[in-house]
Formats: sequence, C-alpha cells, structure tokens
Amino acid sequence: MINSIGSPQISGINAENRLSSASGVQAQSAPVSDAPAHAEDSVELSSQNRTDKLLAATADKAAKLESTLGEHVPGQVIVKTKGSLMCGVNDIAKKYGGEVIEKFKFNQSVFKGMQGDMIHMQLPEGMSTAQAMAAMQKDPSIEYAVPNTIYHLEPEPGAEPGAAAAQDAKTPEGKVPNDLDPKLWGLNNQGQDNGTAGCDIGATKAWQTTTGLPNGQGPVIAVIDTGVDYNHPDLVNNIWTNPGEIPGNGIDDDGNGVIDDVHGYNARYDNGDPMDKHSHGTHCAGTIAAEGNNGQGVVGVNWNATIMPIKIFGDDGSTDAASIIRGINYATTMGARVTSNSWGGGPANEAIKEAFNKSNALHIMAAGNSSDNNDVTPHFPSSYRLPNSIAVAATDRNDQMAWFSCYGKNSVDLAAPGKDIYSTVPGGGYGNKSGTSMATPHVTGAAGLLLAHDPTMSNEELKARLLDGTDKIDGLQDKLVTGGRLNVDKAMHMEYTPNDKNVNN
Ligand SMILES: [Ca+2]
Ligand SMILES: [Ca+2]
Ligand SMILES: [Ca+2]
Repeated sequence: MINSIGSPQISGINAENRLSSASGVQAQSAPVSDAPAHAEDSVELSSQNRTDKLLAATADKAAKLESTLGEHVPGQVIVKTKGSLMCGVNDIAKKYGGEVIEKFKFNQSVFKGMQGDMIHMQLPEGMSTAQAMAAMQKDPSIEYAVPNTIYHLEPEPGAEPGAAAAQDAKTPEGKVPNDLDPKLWGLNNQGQDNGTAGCDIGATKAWQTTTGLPNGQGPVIAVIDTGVDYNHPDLVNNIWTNPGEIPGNGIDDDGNGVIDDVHGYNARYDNGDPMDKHSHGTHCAGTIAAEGNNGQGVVGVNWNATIMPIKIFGDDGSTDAASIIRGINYATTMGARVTSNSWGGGPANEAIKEAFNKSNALHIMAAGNSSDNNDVTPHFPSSYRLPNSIAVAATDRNDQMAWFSCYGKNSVDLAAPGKDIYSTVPGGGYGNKSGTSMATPHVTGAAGLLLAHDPTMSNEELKARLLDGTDKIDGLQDKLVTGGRLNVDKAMHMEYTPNDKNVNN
C-alpha cells in the first residue's frame, strides 16, 4: 500500500512514527518533530500567516509559471525537502494548508544520499500547483517543488506499407536456438525481407559466450512499462519472483509496503499485480528475454534471465510523476540491476530525475518517436543525461535511422533495431511493433547479457562497453554520441578502458 499519511484522524507525529515502523526498506532518519500538540498549533498559526504573505508576494510569478507546467494533476505537487529540516513532512504540508498523500520510500542507501524527504502533497482547495510552486521556491525548508506531471505512452509509428513477406534466413554464424524466427532481424540479419546482412546486434556470436543466467541467478532486469504478461508461455520461466512474498495471502510478507507482490509491482494502482493489459510492456520484455531454445515463439537477447515487471502506466496508457517515482523506487529497493524505460515525452520533472539518478541501476531509455533532434528539443527521461542512463535511437534492417526515431549528437547515445520488431504480446501471442520503445529493450537485453557474463561489472564499465562496442555506421555519425548501432558481441569482448569519454560526456 501507499504510505498514506494524510489521514486527518492521525496527528502528524504519530503518522510519521507509523510510517517508519511499517517500512521495512527505508530507515527514517529524517528528524521528526516531537513538539507537544499545543506548541505545534502555535507554529501552525504563525506559519499560515507567513504562507499567506508568501502566496501574495509570488502571485505574479505563479501566473507566469502556470502556462509552463504542462499537463499535471491539478492541486498537487511533489516536494523535496531540505535535509536540515527540523520538522516533520506533515508540518510542511500544513504550512500550505495541504495534506501529505504519500512520502516516497527510497531504500536506505539511496535515502542517505538524498539529504531530504520526497513527498507527494495535496494542496488545499483553491490553491493551484503553480501558486504552491512559486511560493515554495522561496521556502528555505524546500529544495524544490514540481508538478505531479501526467505522462502518456507515445503512440506507435505506423507500419511501413508494402513490407515484404518473411523469408527463411540462412544459417547464421555462432550459436543458434531452435526458436530464432526469421522475423527477428534485429538479432540475426541475413538479408531476409529486403534487409542487409549483418545489420543486427551480433546476438548469435555473443551467445557462444553466454545466453544469460537461469531465473534468480543473474541480474534483475526491471521493465518499467505497462506491465508484463507474466503468464506468457515464452516469458513465464524468465519472470522475477519475490523470494520474501507468499502469494495470495493478502499479507505483505516481506514488509516492502506492497501486498502479494510476487512477480513485480503495479505502481500506477499501487498493488502487487503488474499484469499487462496494454501489450507494450510484454513486447519489450520478450525482446529482452523471451525464453530461448524452448521450441516455441521467439528468443530474446537473453535466453534465460530474471525480468521484474513494473507497471507504471494505467491500462489507458497514461500515468503521473508519483506513479513513476514509486515504480523506480520499487525496482531500486528490490535489487534491479538494469531498468528498461520505453517511454517518455512531456515536461522534465526534477523528482523523477532524482529517483533515476540516485538509483544504483543502469537505466536504458528510449530517445522518442517524434523524429526530433533531442539536442534542440529534449525528450524526457532520455534527455536527463545521467551518469547511469543511456538514450537509445532506432534503426531499421538496413542500418538506417528509422524515420520516426529521435536523435542527437550530444543527447542520444546509440541506436538499436527498432523497426518491425517481432516479440511477445499478452495472451500467449506474438506481433510486430516499431519504435525507439523496441530499440531500447535490445540494449537492455545486451546489458543483461554482459552482466550475466561478468556480474561484477560497474555501471561505468557496462555503459562504456555498450557505447564503445557499437558498429560505427556512416549515416549515424552526426546523429548520435557514438555514431553507432548496438553490437552485443563486440560490447562483451572489447577491451575496456576506464574514464571513457562517451560515458562522461
Ligand atoms: Ca511485499
Ligand atoms: Ca503475501
Ligand atoms: Ca522461445
């Protein structure tokens, strides 16, 4: 459940205590007010006056801010407090006449580095998000306040008309599973369907070294998306299982705040069931790790893996910043080593950026499908440019930038196959999709394979290998940081040099 601490029957002090005792994953080292109730009342009165004055003084600024915020949940803000705060988060909310909807849970090591709390706040009736943000910019106890931004899944680009029918691929070099469907040109391109031989990620060669580690033994790969059909026959054996959770007993056995989260987390609706009713997330999961050599369907970049489904989008394809932060935090807390983020668009949000940045996972992010230059028109989250993030463009079966793909010499790292990608869909089926959403899981899968080969690899080395191990493509030189398309075999076997310029750009 969400740590809802805005209930009016519970005093701020008791609610804080309840939160810290209920949370098994975060040390609540933030100072909590222990002032007696009457003293708190007087603080509230004087601070209310101050807040009224502040709102009046910042009214002009708020009016200007209003038009810049983009789509957001009205009357809500996400607030990062300053570490030196000597009162509880409820006192901050009260100061503005609002309520704390939830205090985001970060795992202990992340929380230590944050130097403050992150809270999701409901503002009082009549106070807009812009008004609160303008006032909070002047508040010494607040580091930043941002809207609870609403995000939508990007629409998929349309299919190219007149595409040729599938033909049999020739026998590739390397190790070949019995389910290497010829439609999987991104893994194995022999020139089928008017493609160009070799315009693929070199999967069959990499598989000579490793095909991934059995479920539970390798890196946990979180798919932050619309959920995953964890019962799909080609995925079921590669889905993460929460070792501390007993299924179906209505109890949060491992104390992580979510009841019966056996195969991941539904951050949008805050429950333990990340089932995909959309299809986007299931398709991405199949590219990362549809079970290989099992005589059915397709093979992913990893034949075997541990996929953690994180559902941040509702079944209508939309979400908000609070759901995204909950999803990232769950992945971080439950040990994800890599996250796959085939989503984006909409305004930047400082709180989402911080959740990614403070996580110790490597985050692979789609560059976007609006065919924009992200150097000029940033696309979030891929344009946050974090040391632990990678932005991915999409190429077609001839190593051309896909017509829809965003790019950026300074903002998009590499490309991967993302046009006419065949993978798993809910209900046990298979289908084609196109988008940087489909390119991203190729890179995520490659990260998983590299970590299966060497589990001790640092984020820096992992990122350097994925970027520097690319095949350089003439047409991509001016469009990408690396000018290259993913090659997982090269990434795995190249010589690694620390302090890589691409990683530290
Ligand atoms: Ca649980
Ligand atoms: Ca349970
Ligand atoms: Ca299969």
